[in-house]
Amino acid sequence: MTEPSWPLAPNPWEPATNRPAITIRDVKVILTQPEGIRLIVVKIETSEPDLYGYGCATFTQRPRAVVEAIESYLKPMIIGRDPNDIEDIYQTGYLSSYWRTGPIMNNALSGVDQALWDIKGKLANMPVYQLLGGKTRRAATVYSHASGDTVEAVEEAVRQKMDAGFTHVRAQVAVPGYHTYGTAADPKAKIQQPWHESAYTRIVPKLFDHLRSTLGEEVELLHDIHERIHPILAINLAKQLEPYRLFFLEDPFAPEDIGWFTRMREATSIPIAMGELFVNQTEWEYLIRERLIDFIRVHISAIGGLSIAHKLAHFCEFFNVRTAWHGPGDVSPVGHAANLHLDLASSNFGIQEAHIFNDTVREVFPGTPEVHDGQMWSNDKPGLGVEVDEALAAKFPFGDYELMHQNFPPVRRVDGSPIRW
Ligand code: KDG
Ligand code: MG
Repeated sequence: MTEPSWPLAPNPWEPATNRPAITIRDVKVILTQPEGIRLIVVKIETSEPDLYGYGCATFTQRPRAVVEAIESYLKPMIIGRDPNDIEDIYQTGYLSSYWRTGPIMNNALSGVDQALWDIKGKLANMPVYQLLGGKTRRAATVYSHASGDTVEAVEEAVRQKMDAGFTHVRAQVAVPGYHTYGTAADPKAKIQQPWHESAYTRIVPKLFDHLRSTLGEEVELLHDIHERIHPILAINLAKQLEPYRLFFLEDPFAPEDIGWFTRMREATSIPIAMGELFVNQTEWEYLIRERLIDFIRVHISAIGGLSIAHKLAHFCEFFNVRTAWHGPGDVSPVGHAANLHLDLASSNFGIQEAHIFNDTVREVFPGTPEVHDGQMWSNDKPGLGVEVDEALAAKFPFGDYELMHQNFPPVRRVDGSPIRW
């Protein structure tokens, strides 16, 4: 444990007699993969023996870099500070590297930021959604994933989700003989297959034609392109999908191609969700202000945490852009809880992506938000409401294999060249 290094006032000209009643005593990083997905959680301990908070810093492809950013740079800055000063710690942490943003620094910052919100909630004896403005809905409507090797198999998978109470389902279909996103139970098993964008863009309209004609109009259907086709083909695909009334079409373009959104809007009124790869405001500000997207879909830890996501949600509200925070398996249950608290307090909430954690994850993270009746529910506990059984978490360390295979494996075209994910 690191000793508090007081005097360390937020502003150096403040007298040391302004020492806060509670100080940050230690910052720890917890690495665990109870479901085989690498998760990173920050724990901030305070001078009060039982007062601590957890925050999600999960960047599953670069965990070691995030740990280094926290331990070598953010931790020494905040030891001894008042954990109440979330905004000041966020701003000074953000600016402290001079060159800022990026998923490594943002995830590190998010771990700290969310842990401070957790602490503030515990201090106030309130769930974090109360601190964000209070509940404006009972629970957050979620979407779940359905996929299959054929359109009939996807139909069956969607039916199973509907029977389980989901009203919104993301549908992805395999492309026979080729690689595609979001269909294989084990993506590594299919990674050797080449990617063929024409085959993909031919099969997706057939999928939604089949789903609408067999499932009817009620169920809300979503699809993730995962930014892997050329922009003009994404526009063409969006036009073809328009009759099937998607709830949203996700990530039609890579962040490098955001200049294409104007063309998309001119061509079709399909609702667009965008942003899981965004890391800073220059990427989203124009799209929102010009009303070129319908759902903002950032990964909250990748943009720096709850403080900035709260501001982003409010910014979107002025333009009637709804939220759809990224919620895959590589967001820890602490991060899912952060998504949920914001969902509950945002009037412009749109939808929440749900990951159904297995029992082992739920044991490691007691308080993981429950998903039932197609909704995610808060446990209404103070703070973010999620604990970490640290002894159990330590039983699922990142092994050598996982650390060696932490990259997203490249997907290649038939001619061998790599595509963007
Ligand atoms: O690590 C990358 C995943 O989080 C991403 O592929 C998941 O696209 C995704 C989604 O929409 O959940
Ligand atoms: Mg996605």
